[in-house]
Amino acid sequence: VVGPTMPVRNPVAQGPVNPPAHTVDGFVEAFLRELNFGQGVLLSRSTVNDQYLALARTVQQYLVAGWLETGARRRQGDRKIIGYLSAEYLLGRQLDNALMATTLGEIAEEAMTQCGLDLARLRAQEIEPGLGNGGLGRLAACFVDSLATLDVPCIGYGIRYEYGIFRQTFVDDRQAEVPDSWLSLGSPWEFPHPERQVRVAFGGRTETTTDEQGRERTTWIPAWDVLGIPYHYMVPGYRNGSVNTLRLWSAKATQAFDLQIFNSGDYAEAVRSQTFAENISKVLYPEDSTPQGKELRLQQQYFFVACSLHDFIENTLPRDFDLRRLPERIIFQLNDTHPVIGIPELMRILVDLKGFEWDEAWDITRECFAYTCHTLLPEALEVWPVELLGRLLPRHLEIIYRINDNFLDEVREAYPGDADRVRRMSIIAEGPQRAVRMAYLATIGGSRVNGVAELQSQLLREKVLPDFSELWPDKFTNITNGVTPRRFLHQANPLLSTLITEAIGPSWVTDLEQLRGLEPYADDAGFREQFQAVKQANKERLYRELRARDGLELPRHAMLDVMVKRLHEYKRQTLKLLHIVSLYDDLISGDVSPADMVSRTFVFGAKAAPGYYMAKEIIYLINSVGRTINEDKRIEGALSVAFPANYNVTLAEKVVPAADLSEQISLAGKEASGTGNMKFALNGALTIGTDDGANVEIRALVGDDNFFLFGLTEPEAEQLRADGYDPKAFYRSDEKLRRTLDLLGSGIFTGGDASASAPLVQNLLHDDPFMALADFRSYLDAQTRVDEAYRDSDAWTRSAILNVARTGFFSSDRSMRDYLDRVWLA
Ligand code: AZC
Repeated sequence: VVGPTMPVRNPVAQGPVNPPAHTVDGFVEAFLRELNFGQGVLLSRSTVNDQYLALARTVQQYLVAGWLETGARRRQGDRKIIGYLSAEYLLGRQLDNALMATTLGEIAEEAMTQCGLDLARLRAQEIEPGLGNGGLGRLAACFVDSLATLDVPCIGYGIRYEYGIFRQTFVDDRQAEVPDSWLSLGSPWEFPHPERQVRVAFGGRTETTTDEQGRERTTWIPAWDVLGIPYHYMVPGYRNGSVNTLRLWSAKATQAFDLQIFNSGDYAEAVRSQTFAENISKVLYPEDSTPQGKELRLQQQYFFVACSLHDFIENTLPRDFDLRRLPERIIFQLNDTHPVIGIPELMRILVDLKGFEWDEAWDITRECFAYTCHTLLPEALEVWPVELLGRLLPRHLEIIYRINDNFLDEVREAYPGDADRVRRMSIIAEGPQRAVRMAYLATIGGSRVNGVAELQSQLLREKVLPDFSELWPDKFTNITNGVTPRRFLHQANPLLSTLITEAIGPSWVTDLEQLRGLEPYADDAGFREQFQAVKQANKERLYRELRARDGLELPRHAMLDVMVKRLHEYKRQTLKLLHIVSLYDDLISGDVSPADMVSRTFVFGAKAAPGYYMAKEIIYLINSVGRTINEDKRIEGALSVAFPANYNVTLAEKVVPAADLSEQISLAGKEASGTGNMKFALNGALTIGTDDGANVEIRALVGDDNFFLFGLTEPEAEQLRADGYDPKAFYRSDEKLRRTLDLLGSGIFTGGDASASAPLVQNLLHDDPFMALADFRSYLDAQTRVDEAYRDSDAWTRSAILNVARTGFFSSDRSMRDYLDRVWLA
C-alpha cells in the first residue's frame, strides 16, 4: 500500500534542505521555531516537556540531511545491506547521543542558557526507550551504532513496544513491577510512516492445487490479519555524516471497530478484534533467558519478521529486482532465535508468492540468514509446540516439515544407519510434546552460526550443537561481543575521555585499540593522580544521582564494589550477598574491627523476570541485608549497600564510570559473554571474576596481575556435577561458610522472621544449582586479595589504567568488522 512517490519536477527540491546554522544563534532560532510551530507554545508559557521535545526535534534537524543523503546513497549503490533482525533494542536515551554525533553539545548548552533554560534539566526529561531486557537488547543497540559509525549499510528491524521493560520499584523490600509508558509524554525521536503499512496474516489453513504444468502450488488462506506500521529512528554514525535507520513495527488493527456491533450497543465487543490485534506490539516480554512459549510472543516474532522481510523485498529493493540475486543485497542477522521464523517466511515468499522451485528458493534462503546464539542455558533455547505453530502459521509449519525432511535425508546419507543421530538432529523434538527447535532451524537455514565469546562458541560447538558442528564444521564461528565506546566511554565518562584525549589524541573514539597508547602512562605518577581524581569525581556524580533519584546517602570514600545485571541464579548475586554477610559477620562477631576493614560500598542493580520466584527472593534478601547493615551503627559505616530500583541504561551510564570493582561472578560455563564486564574494564574498574564468558578474554588481555580470578573452571564444574554435587558438604567443611549461611538464615535481616530467608537458604543448602557454595571459599580468598590490592592505591590505579589501555579490543566496532569478515561478506 505504499503510494507512488510523486515525481518532483522542480530541481531545487531534489536534495535535503540545509540544516540550521551550526552556531548558538542558529540553534536558538531553530529551537524557538520548534517550540512555537512544533509545540504551539511560546517559550514563556512552555513546560519542561515542551522544551525537551522542541530541543530533541532541533537536534534532529542537524541529522536529517545526513540521513536523507545516506538513504539516497544506499539506494543508488548496490552494497549488501545488513538486515539486523532483533526483537529487542535497549537504546538508552537519545538526546545525548545525538548531541555527541553532531558535535552540538556546547552549542546546545549555550543556546539553552540564552533561552534561560538548563540543558541538564531537559536531558533528565527524556524517558529512555527500554525496548529490551538486558545484554542481548543492549548489544543490538551497540551494533547499530557501530555500523553507522563504520558507514556500513544496515537496517535494524524490530518491534515498537508500546510498553518496554517494566519499571521496577520496591515495596517492603520486594520487587513490584509498573508498566513502562515511555511514549506517554511524546516521542520526538520517531518518524511514523502509516502509508508504508504492511499486512501480516495469521491462522487459517492451506490449500494445495496442481497447476497446468502439473506442479503443486500451495496457498495459505489465513483467518485474520493485522497491519504493521513502521516507525523510523535515526541511527547516527559518530561525526561521519552517515545515518542508518532503525525500523520498528507497531501493530494496528485492519479494522478499528465493527460498526454494526457498535450500533447495536455492545461497545466492548465492537473493539474486541482491534484490541486483540494491537496487543501484538503492546508490551515487551520481560523474560530474560527463560522464554515461556506464549502464543502472543510467537505472534510478535512473526509479526515483526514478516513486516521486515516484506519491507525489504517490496519497498527497499528496486522494483524489478531479480530475487535470485537476493543474497548479494541482504543478509538477515538473526539476533538469537526470536526472528528465526523468518527462514520459513522467506521460503514461503519465494515458493508460494514468487513461483520459485523449492531447491532454488532454499539455496537463496540459506545465503540470506545467519544466526547468533547468545546463551548456553538449555532452557533459553526456544521451542514452539507444533500444535501452536501449526495453528498460528499453518503454512510455515508445512515448510518447516519439508525443510526437516530434506535435511534428515542429508543426515542419513552422511551417517548411514545412525537412527539415533537422525532423531537427535531433527528440527522436531518428539517429547515431552512435539515441538519445533528454533535453534536447529536457524542452524540448518542459515549460512553461519556464531557464539558471542570464545568460550561460549566452543561450548556451543561441543555441547549445544555438537552434531551440527560435526556435520558442518565451517559453519561455526566466534565473534566476541563488544560495546560502543561512544556511549559507554566518551559520553558516559567525559572526564576520563578528556584525560585520555589529552594523553593520546582524540581518534580512540573510533579506533579503540589506540587506548594501548595509555600503557606508559600507568607508570606516570602525575597521570595516576589525575586518573584517581576522575574516578573520585565520577563516584561523587553517582552519589549525587543516587541521592536525588533514590534518597540514598553513601560515604564519599569507600571502595565502590558493583554488581549490575539481570537477576538470575546463574549470575550468582547470591554469592555476592554471601560475601557481604560474611564481612558483616566479621564485624559484629568482633573478628575484625571497622577501622581495620577496607570500607566498601556495594551497589546492586538488577531486575528479575516477574515470574521468576527465586530471583525475586534474592532481591528481597539483598534489600533486607542492605537495610540491616546500613542501619547498624556498630560497624561505623565500614560497609554500605545500595540497591537503587530500576537499573537501566541511563543509570548504567553513571554507575559504570564510578566503579572500582566489577563483579563478574557467574558459574563458569553459564554466562555466554557478558558486556557489562567490558564496560567496567574500559572505564577503569578491576574485575573479580570467574573463568566464564568474555571474562576469559578480558583477563588474557589485561593480564593476571590486573584481574582477580577465582572459582571453578567449566570442566571442573561439570566434573563436580557428574560426581554428585553436594552443597551440604561444603557447608559442613567450611566454618566461615557455615557461619555466613547461618547468619543469613537466622532472621536478623528479616525482622526476626527466619522463615523469610528460608527459600534461598534452603535452596543453597539442598540444591544450589549454580554451585555458589562450592565457589564461596575461592571467592572470599579473591576478595581478600582485592582488599590487599586496594590498600595500595597507587598500584591499584596503575592496574586500573592498564585495564583501560588493554581493553580496546572490546569495541563493538571490532565486533562489526569481525561479522563483516566472518559472516556477512564471508
Ligand atoms: C545475553 C547473555 O546472557 C550475555 O552473556 C551476553 O553478553 C548477551 O546476551 C549479549 O550477547 N543473553 C540475553 O540477554 N538473552 C536475552 C533473551 O535477553
